[in-house]
Amino acid sequence: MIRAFFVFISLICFSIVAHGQLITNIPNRTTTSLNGKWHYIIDPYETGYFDYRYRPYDTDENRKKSSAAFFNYAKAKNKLDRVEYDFDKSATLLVPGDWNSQDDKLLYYEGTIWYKKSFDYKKTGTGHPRVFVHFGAVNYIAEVYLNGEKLGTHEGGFTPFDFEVTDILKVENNCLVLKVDNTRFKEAVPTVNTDWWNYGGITRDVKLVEVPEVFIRDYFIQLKKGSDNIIAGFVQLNNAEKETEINISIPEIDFYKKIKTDNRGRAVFEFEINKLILWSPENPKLYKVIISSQYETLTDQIGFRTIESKNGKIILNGKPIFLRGICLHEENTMRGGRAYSDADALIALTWAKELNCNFMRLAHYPHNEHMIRMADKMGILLWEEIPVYWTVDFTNYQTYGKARSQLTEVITRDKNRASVIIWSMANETPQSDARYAFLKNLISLTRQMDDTRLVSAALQHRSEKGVNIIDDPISHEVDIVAFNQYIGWYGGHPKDIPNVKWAFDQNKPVIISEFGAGALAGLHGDRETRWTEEYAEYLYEQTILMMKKMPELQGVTPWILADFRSPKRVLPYIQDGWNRKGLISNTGEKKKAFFVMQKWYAEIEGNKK
Ligand code: GCB
Repeated sequence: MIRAFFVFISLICFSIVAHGQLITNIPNRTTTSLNGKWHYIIDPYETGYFDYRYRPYDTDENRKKSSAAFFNYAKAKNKLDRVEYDFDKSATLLVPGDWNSQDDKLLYYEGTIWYKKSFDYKKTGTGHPRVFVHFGAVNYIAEVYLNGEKLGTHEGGFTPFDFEVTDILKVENNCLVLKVDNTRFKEAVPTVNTDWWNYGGITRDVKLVEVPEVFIRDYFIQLKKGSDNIIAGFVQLNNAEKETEINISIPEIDFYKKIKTDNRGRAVFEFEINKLILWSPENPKLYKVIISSQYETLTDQIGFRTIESKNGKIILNGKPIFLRGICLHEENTMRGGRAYSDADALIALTWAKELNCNFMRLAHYPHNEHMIRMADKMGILLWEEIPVYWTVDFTNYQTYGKARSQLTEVITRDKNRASVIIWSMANETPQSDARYAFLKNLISLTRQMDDTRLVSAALQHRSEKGVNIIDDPISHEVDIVAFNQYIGWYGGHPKDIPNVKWAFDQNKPVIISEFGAGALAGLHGDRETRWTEEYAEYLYEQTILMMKKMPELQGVTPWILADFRSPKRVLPYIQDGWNRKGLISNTGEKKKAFFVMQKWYAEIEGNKK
């Protein structure tokens, strides 16, 4: 049975790779922003989608028929007309942005909200005839309509998608309507049970993107695995036009090459390249790379570096590196809402730099592209992750499909970013045969799409005769063995932490992907009192003593940079809806544990020099 499931999902793997249609490098294309105020209607009973017999309006046959369907954006034309909704008289929400943090009555809302944006559209003058609407992310299911036509559906709250609108766009008075539903359900990725806020809405940028008839949809330009002087990859057109000449150039180092597309519209290449200054946290060198065809010229800012897992070490540009990391949710803690901008990314990355980090774990789902590109510029290495979290429904092949799509979308979006060194498949998932098959397939998909980066997953340990063992079968499949542990918080006493023993059944680099303690900023007491800054400070000191005795350890990402909202955290006066394990509070104060970690990271950095 399990074997059949495995074979089945392997087949799906191949089809998705062949059909991934995302347009990449949106920040450097010709775009018009649709960000700003959007009208919204809260629709918990889905009145705009189903009639009173609960038949959906949204079928090919019914779509145009009813003015009661919200996507038809009907207006009462005379006194007798009965239209029971009006977008234009409804309130507005800012896009990008979650709905929960913009209106008190939406803080806990889970369900459907309709969004509407009206706009005129003037082409920008590039002469590019085709237009796509691109969404950075919408949580969780988006049904998208333009001028009453259905563009499509997207599922998955943290990855981008686009639809072509060339033939539907008008010069004046376009009406873009989205039904956004963030209802949690068992088969979804993530599933019903998480320790973070289920922020709903159009949480990332919305743009119209202009492209030529034949356009460069995607490309992969990185150093070849195992080499620091060969760049390899592909350029992919949107269609199967063959013999199209593509130029790749890096003017700064006089690199100019021509390649030609094959009958899939793809040009695969491998070129020797010299004189490259390698990207690193100390010197995050980005080159201007130009990719062009007879139809268009695209630029990107790309860094080149190597990353390997060898003899139990993580090797960056040929030298072992210790990953001085920190975990992060995609939240602006001080706003108490989803992060979505360069400014938000800058806050988190600046704090990480202050902590003396060279690495961040972007938990527990793909973060926005501003963050990844800002990390590229600032020199912070990244771990990216998909929300295969806790009790995801591993026996369900549709759930597998959802995980696979999100993984495909994030790799497609970020595979040219030097900062990204690790793709992580899952977090604290319970062992079973089905889960093994599920994760193993995700790992092979990852390696098939991008063999230049390392693969990991945040695993768990078991205890036997006083030793903590990590021998999860998935540790055989990954490049880095990562595990979360909370000794001294969820069981155990901080005093015993330095003597905890660890055993691994693999000779691979190890990362502690989480440890931590809850503390309310400003709450002081002795180090044995829960929720005080002193307790957390003590737990951090003790954990550092333990980590110093772990030769396998090549990196750590404490949980977590800043307090974050979680509906699971209900303790009055302490949590009040916040997970308090942040080193920084939601008012931006640094807690005592911050300085413990900062000092240790400074020591590690100092020893290296
Ligand atoms: C974990 C989870 C993380 C939680 C954290 C906690 O192990 O991976 O999502 O928020 O523990 O605070 O309990």
